[in-house]
Amino acid sequence: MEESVKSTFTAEEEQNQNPKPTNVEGGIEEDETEEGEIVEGEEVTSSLKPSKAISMAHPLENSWTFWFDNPSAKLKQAEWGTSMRPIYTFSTVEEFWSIYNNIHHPSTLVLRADLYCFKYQIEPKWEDPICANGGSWTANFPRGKCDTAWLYTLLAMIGEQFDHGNEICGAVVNVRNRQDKIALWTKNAADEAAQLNIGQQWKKFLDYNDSIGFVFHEDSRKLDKAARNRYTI
Ligand code: MGP
Repeated sequence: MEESVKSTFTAEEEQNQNPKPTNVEGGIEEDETEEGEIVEGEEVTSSLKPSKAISMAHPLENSWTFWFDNPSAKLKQAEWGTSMRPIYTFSTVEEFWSIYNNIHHPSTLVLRADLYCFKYQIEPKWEDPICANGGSWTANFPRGKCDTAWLYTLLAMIGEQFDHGNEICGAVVNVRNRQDKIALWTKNAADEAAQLNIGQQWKKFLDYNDSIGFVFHEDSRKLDKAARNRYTI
């Protein structure tokens, strides 16, 4: 993996599920009341809104939401996507690790599960207005063998390691019988140079040597599984 991705977080941050708040004074400034500061007695924010408790933590450039689609609910759904649920939004390095360390990794997820991590307020659907003109790169893995690639994909996204970071919508891991798949979703499929750059960087971050293909969501909406790769690297 690229050094730049690794260096996004320290080992200490990685393991730190309950970081002690610190600032230059070594304590919490309770008289700060500006937006983003903790106010004593303030109601805890919903897990689906970016937390305000970021002043002593390490804020990320963007807030991100984990979504989950439960296979048993998926079987009963009338329309695709109706059983998909946002499970947690995070805005800091510390929040990321406390969620990541407490949820299933792909190898322990049930068959047919889908786990997503998308920028806050982007829905992981072809129909989302920000995704609609986008597409996705897909990398395939033997069943149960993509935990590291999933983590490195998350770190590259939330650590803003891509030159075209604004292009990134999010990523999804699909746990399937024949293989696991990770797809990286982007915004402007027609911008070939940006998509190729993202795909090449992603392969480097994952140390992935097989080829990956990029499908336009527009093609998927029209052709579903018959949609073909527009770019391959
Ligand atoms: P999938 O969930 O990406 O899984 O797509 P996979 O492994 O390709 O196929 P599976 O049948 O083995 O699960 C499954 C199907 O879900 C697609 O063929 C679409 O019909 C539907 N689908 C997937 N996505 C990501 C979308 C979406 O964003 N919008 C809509 N409307 N349907 C989707």
